[in-house]
Amino acid sequence: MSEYPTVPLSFSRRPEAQVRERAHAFYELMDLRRSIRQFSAEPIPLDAVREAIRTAGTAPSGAHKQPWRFVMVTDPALKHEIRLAAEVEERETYEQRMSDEWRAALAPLGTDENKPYLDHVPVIIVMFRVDYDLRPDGSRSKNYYVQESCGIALGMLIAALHNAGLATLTHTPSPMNFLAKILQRPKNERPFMLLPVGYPSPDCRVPDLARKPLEQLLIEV
Ligand code: IYR
Repeated sequence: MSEYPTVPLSFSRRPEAQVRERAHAFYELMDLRRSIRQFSAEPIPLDAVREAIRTAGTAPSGAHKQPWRFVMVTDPALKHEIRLAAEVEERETYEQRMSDEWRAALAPLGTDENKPYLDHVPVIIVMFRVDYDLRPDGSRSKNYYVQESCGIALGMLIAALHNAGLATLTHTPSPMNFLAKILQRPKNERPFMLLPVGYPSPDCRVPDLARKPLEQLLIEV
């Protein structure tokens, strides 16, 4: 017996038909998620965003270290600062850092270095990865599988926001260090993802993309 405390598992055991039905319903819901780049300036319920972040916080993580931090930005001045700094990096990326192959891969998405939505989108969530925690005495407590843990939590955040009826864009202006500076985060936190959150603008259009069918995703042995 472990010397550490345990509690009984709270788990909904469902009939098989319900398991199938729910699996399919969730697929249908998630298949409607799209990354968007035309956001409405309309306000969104911030409570719902907080709840989605709480959901992200239920993700599994290495040694249960929960190595993430989320900053919810609504202040117009901060959003503007983020926009300007992101556009500086993106300009450099599009003009200098990208290979021709990369530029060609992005062409169907119609992206460029201009990120006007960062100004008017109601919320920007900046997710930080926490590579180590700082103990009160200033020493470092290491986190494990930070990349994997943050990837899972981010996926859950995007799913939770979509489920709530809010649209997102996973945006990675690179390098992203400027976000830690603007948001005054400590040195153990590194930007992981910039996530504008809002309603799509009424005239929002998205690339005509196809998703890989299951046969191309799944190998059963
Ligand atoms: N970060 C840039 C470029 C970009 C890169 C990839 I890979 C994308 O899937 C989309 C964009 C930008 O946001 O424009």
